[in-house]
Amino acid sequence: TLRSHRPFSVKALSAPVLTQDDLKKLAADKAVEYVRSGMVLGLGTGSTAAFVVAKLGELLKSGQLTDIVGVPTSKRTEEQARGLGIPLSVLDDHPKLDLAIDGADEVDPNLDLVKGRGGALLREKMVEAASDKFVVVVDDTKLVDGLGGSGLAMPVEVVQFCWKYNLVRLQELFKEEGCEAKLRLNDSGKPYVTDNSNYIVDLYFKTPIKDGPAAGKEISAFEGVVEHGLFLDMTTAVIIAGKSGVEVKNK
Ligand code: ABF
Repeated sequence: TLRSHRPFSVKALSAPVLTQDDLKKLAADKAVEYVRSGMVLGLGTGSTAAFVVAKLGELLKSGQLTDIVGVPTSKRTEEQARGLGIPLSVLDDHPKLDLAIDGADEVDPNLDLVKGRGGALLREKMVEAASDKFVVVVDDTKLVDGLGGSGLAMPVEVVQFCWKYNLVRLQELFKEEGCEAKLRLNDSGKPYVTDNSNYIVDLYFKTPIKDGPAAGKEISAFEGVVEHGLFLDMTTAVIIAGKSGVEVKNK
């Protein structure tokens, strides 16, 4: 090709620059090494988890994996997996899973997580809590010192009925953390509706959440709150892809 006739240059010899997607794919490929034929698998949601699902599809097609069953955590993932010919099931029929693999929005040093910016937190939490092992795939931009510390949203799924009442209560609950609560909107400016027909209130913190377990309990105690994005003490391992390689942190 033309390219191969180019004279050497420092640029041509330097390492290729990895994009964010390259990093996500690296983490996904590593996580798939945990998968064995015959497993019941929780299939995560989001752009990193989508690389996992794609890889599972490839391995099934080539015959390197057989007899797996996927339990999707969102309608989006269900569609992707169905398109790839991955056999699917639901928690009603497979209440115990061997392994779930999913992305995350924040990972703290204790491997606790914020999840749900993709809007799928309820199904993710149900499926991942039912799984024997839960492996998280992220690029290193997701690492934080304390949950809520990225300045981005920590989602809470609430029923549509009197959502504003719960928005105000949630904001009030985290007054000390300088919390601002906002109803999530879709691209057309209408309230975002989850796969379970609920709304999402996004919490933005000025300082990280002080006590994750206490916060989780207090949020869940509000009537009309369906689920929150704090995934505490659920992780088996986190696979982190960064410019200098892939690191596995085990709980
Ligand atoms: C899911 O997808 C969610 O819990 C999280 O909100 C999101 C992460 O997406 P991405 O991998 O695209 O950053 O894992």
